[in-house]
Amino acid sequence: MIADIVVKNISQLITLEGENRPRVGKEMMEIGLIENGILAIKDGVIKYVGQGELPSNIQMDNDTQIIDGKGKTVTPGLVDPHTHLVHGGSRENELDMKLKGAKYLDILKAGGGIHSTVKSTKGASFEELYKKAEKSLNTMLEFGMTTVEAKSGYGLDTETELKQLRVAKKLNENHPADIVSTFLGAHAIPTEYKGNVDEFVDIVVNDMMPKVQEEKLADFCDVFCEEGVFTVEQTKKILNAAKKYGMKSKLHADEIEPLGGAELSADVEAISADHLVAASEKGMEMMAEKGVIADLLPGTSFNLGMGKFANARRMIELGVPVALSTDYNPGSCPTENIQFIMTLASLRMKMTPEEVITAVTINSACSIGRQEEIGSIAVGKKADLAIFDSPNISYIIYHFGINHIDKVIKNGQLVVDNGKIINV
Ligand code: IZC
Ligand code: ZN
Repeated sequence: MIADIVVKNISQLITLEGENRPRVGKEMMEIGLIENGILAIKDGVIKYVGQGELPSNIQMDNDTQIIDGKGKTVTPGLVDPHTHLVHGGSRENELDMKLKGAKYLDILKAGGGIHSTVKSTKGASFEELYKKAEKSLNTMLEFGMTTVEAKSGYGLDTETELKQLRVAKKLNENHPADIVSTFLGAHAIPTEYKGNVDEFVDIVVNDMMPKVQEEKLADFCDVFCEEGVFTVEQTKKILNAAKKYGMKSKLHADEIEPLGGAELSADVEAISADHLVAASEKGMEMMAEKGVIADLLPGTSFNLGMGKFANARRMIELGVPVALSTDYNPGSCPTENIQFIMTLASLRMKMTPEEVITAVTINSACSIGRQEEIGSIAVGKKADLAIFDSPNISYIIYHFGINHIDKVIKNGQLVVDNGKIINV
């Protein structure tokens, strides 16, 4: 076999070899590190992973692209399992309010926050939403992310929810990065349904969901379960209905107030519960028992000035699989920089570099049900790679705020070189 691409002399090749399932506890430290690593790609698929030289059955010819990995760290393409990628407008106007002490939920209650983005998203055309999301997705790819989850939730009406999801679908078709879509029709309570939330829940379940399913627009369903937004009961009703439409459950759980979102995620056997800053001990135990992935978003704690981060150490101790996300959105976390999130996870949640890498690769792939294809560097898996201009993983986390990516390979194609997108 003649390889299309060979990456050789890799200082640190981080394979995440092992079973295609969420890693828990001490397993999160086992990242499958190979020094002086080498790998070969053919037809978009990984064909060989090892140390030193290629075996004799894999050859190179003049068309083989050879990449020198000296001084570089190579990881699986990073996976972001929680973003609000598609939206209109921005919310820098909230910065001044925040500096004066306004809280996220107060701004939302006063008709700002998510409502402000809903207005901008309703007012934006398909093309405008597409262009804006494409720009962010380009940035994400340049930061090493090859698969990104994208939620709706800025429509709060059927038409705009479908518009957002169709934008995500088209981006998935056209962009080198892969997008996995989540329906988040229950992201906030529209002003006109303030006193009548159950009626809105009915619309989400009986009008929006069948249409989302008809066009196969989402793999997952998510709800913002939070004080003043959707209750545990309403969330349960929506997620149970989603199951009937073939959508697996995710939820914004215990982000700000301890409502019992972690417990609910175990109860409905969600694939992930996200945020969990205020999760209870019991909730975390229940998640461990049911194998619900804790998708942590420390950028939000940082940006909202919460003074508190999710208790990642306790979750790892209890055997809850931990993943990490940007939570890229125009309100609580306006950044596409997963590498900064990795630094926050380490410095503020005390996750080791190994745990952080596990959380942004195999565990995040599991969090969107894609672990058979991505999340580790193994023979037969998609050739999605992040090549960092860093001698080891600690360096990526330690030297923070910048982009360490040199190259990104997606489906066996070089799509980022010298940290910049090519061929797009
Ligand atoms: O636009 O504020 N938390 N949803 C739940 C968000 C943050 C996004 C936003
Ligand atoms: Zn979110």
